[in-house]
Amino acid sequence: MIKTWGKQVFLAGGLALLGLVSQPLWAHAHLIDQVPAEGEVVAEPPEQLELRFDSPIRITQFEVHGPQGEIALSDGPVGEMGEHHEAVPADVLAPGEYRVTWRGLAEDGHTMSGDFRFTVDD
Ligand SMILES: [Cu+2]
Repeated sequence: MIKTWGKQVFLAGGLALLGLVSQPLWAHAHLIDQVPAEGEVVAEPPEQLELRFDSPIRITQFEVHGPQGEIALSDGPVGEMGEHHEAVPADVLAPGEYRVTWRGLAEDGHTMSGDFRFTVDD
């Protein structure tokens, strides 16, 4: 009985080890920072919006909506592969509430998405 138990533990340990070894080369990506921060009230309109990940992802969608609707970007991250992504609004952001929504594809093939809000103070 004890012998059988020991064998099972050994087998489970071996399978766990196999699981570790067979992890994909590219690990799962995580969002580690964004500018402005979620819920932040900024005194000055941000000149750029940023996303930072712990491993490269390709941004497939990046939209900013403000008080007057969708915000045009003079430079956007869509299509780019990297850990750090920036978007530059075409015009100075007027005071009000903004929402950023994004989607991306990590190197491990996983789809990622997120959104955050910030406010440009009057
Ligand atoms: Cu993943």
